[in-house]
Amino acid sequence: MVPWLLLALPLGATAAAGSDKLLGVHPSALAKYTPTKSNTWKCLDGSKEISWNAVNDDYCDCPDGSDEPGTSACPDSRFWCKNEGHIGAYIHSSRVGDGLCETECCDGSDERPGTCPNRCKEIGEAYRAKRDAELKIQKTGSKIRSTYIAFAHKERKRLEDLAASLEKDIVAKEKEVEKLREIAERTESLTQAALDHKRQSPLYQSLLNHNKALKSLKREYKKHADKEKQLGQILDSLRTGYNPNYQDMAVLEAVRGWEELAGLPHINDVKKDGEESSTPEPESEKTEEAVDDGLWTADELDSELDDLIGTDYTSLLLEHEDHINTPTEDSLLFKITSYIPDAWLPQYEAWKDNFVDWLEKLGIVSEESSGSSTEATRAQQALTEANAELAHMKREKTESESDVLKIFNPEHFGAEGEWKKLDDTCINHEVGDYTYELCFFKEAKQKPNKGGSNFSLGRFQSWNKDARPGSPEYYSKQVYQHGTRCWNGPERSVVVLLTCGVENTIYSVQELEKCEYQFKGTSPALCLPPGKEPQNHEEL
Ligand code: MAN
Repeated sequence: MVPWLLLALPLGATAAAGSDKLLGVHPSALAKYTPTKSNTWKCLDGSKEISWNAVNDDYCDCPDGSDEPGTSACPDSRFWCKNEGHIGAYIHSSRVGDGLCETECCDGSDERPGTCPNRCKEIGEAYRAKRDAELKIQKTGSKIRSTYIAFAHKERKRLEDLAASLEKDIVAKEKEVEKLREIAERTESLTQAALDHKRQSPLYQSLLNHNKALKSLKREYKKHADKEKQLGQILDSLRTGYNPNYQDMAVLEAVRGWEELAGLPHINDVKKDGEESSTPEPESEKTEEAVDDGLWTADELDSELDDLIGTDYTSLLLEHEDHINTPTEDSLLFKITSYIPDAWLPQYEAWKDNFVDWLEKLGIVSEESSGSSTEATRAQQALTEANAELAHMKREKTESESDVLKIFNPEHFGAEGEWKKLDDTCINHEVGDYTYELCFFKEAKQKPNKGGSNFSLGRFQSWNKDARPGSPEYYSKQVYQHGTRCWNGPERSVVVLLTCGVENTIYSVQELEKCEYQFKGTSPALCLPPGKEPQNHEEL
């Protein structure tokens, strides 16, 4: 039962008794407005005793203004409008008897009788209809809100379980990584030993000797070529500079011999024609040298010998290995490990090493055929993969743990976790050329309807910083900042104003200042169960 009905009865009775001394008095203070036996009355602050007739006589006697609750005589007092049929309310004393009909005083009791009609019934009815509708929304909304809270509890459980199971997986993975590291190190050293052994091969050693021989031949060849060049220059000087008049047969023979060897015309004939090229063209450049099949020409020797000498014989050795080994599938021994339970792997590895050793000693398999180099690569790969999985698990666990802490934190998803359900839930509203999107706790966007690129209007920054975390006001505002920068302006940002509603929705978008947007919307997360919401009015 609403309290005003109860309180209205004694007031009505007193007023009917013919006293307007109680006009403008709040029901809780009515008892204080009673005259003494000697028909006096004390100001409410106790400062003065006045005649009961001086109460509400339109003259201010008391310093606290308490003697004039129903007139405008005292400058700073309040008039209580009973507003029967609606909600009682105070108005300032200055508005009493000013000839204006205030909505706050719908019964018109602050004005002379007949000045303002009593509209409390219709105003009260409209108010109650609106309040009932709101209450209905609040009730429905709060039911939805309680499902959000249930979701948050489930989510916390899920994340805690996930973190716990990740913890177990991490311990197991760490052991696996350790084991794989040992295997990788072991196979790595095995590979080095195997390679050293391969290098003892007669074929490899012979290749090294061939290489040494080629290098030596090249060095000797260069020495001879240099000497030949110098000799040619000496003979050229002799050919062009000797005096034929001396008839020195030895010189003439030497010149003729050189001319023949170098394919040069006789110097006397040249001098007759009046031309001479001082440097003879080498024989090889004039006529293509005939070489046996497959042998290199001088040109090829020049260009390819260095490449040949620079061959990487170790790679060649390994390629040769690959080539001569029958093209088998991957080592069966290695593959078996994928079928063996983790706990048995160390024993298996030890057994395998022994077994392979024996096979090698007995000559049944060679070291090469055990595929140690492939295994080293595989082992390294397996280690890298396991390490990456371990890092991923650790990251996931840290994220789960920090998400758990956020769920019931009033500064994040609310003290009851009622906002967690909306994390990354997106809603839209179309205005003009744009559709505005809000993804709760993530980002707001402006999307052009007729094509073109989207603008980010900012990422979630905070709730209402002016309110206390946990209070309804705190959750009635969200701030999204640092969106795409406006041409010659600020970074785009949004303030989202939220009220209780049965749906998560945006119903209005405004650009209040250039690139500063205001969204208005509703969410069930804001609907507190009726009775838990803060009370603003007192009803009569
Ligand atoms: C785009 C939109 C508008 C904004 C202007 C500013 O057209 O983001 O909302 O006012 O850029 O240049």
